[in-house]
Amino acid sequence: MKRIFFTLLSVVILGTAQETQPRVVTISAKPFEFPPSPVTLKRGEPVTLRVSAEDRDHGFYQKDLQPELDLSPDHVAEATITPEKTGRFVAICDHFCGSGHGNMKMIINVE
Ligand SMILES: [Cu+2]
Repeated sequence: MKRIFFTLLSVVILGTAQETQPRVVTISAKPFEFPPSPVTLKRGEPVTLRVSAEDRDHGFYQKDLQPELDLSPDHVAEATITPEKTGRFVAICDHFCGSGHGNMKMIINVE
């Protein structure tokens, strides 16, 4: 009986832990885009943005949603955010990275 109880308890605990893991959205940074774009997030749902630079240093910044990441090819950067309002948000590269830097953007739609 005790064994059944602890088995059930661990199922509940593990199940809860899995449910609370934020969804991960994987994003690449390369000249001069952030595929995949656009992405759609849900208001109130925590999400981890996992961003890797493929070629050189970049930045990843969005003033309303607040991810602000320094990207370099030797590591993967992450920010977990919870969008509080719906709309269309434009994330930008905020580290100068070459001729197309000014147009290096990503669209994040929040529903
Ligand atoms: Cu740039």
